[in-house]
Amino acid sequence: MKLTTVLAKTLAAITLLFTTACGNHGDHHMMNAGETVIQGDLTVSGSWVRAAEPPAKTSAVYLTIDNAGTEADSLIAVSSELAEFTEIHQSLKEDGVSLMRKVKAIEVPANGSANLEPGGYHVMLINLNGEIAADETYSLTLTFEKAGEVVVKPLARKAKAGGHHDHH
Ligand SMILES: [Cu+2]
Repeated sequence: MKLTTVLAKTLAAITLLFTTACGNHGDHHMMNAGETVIQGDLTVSGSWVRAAEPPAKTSAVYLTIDNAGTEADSLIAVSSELAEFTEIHQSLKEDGVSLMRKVKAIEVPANGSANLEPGGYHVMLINLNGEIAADETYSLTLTFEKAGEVVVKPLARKAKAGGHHDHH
């Protein structure tokens, strides 16, 4: 990719961050997330991790991946110091029962995006190494088939009251 394109994308991301920061006063804290990360054709934004404290042993990370390229890419692995195991999961409903399954990868289509959000795809953190404190940022390494490793810093938020069903 040309340097000018990278610069333009970076500037766009910075502008977006400022806009987000300025639009976040008051009760809109649910929109807070880790900073946007751009690598190659991929932009990872809106990353957040569900706050958790002992005895909770699991949590999940959510984020959005945009692919500006002309070829699809795939999220194939995730690692983190937050937990002993880090898996890619998909939440589903079968016969009215919420459940989730491990998936091998999440495809990010060319000129498209993939959303990891409550009720859908998520990064599952299993056997947490400690507390995940609200308003703190943590580190997570995403591995893409083509773009390679992308480090994101999800912000911890409390899950929205009433809207969440824990799978465990
Ligand atoms: Cu899960």
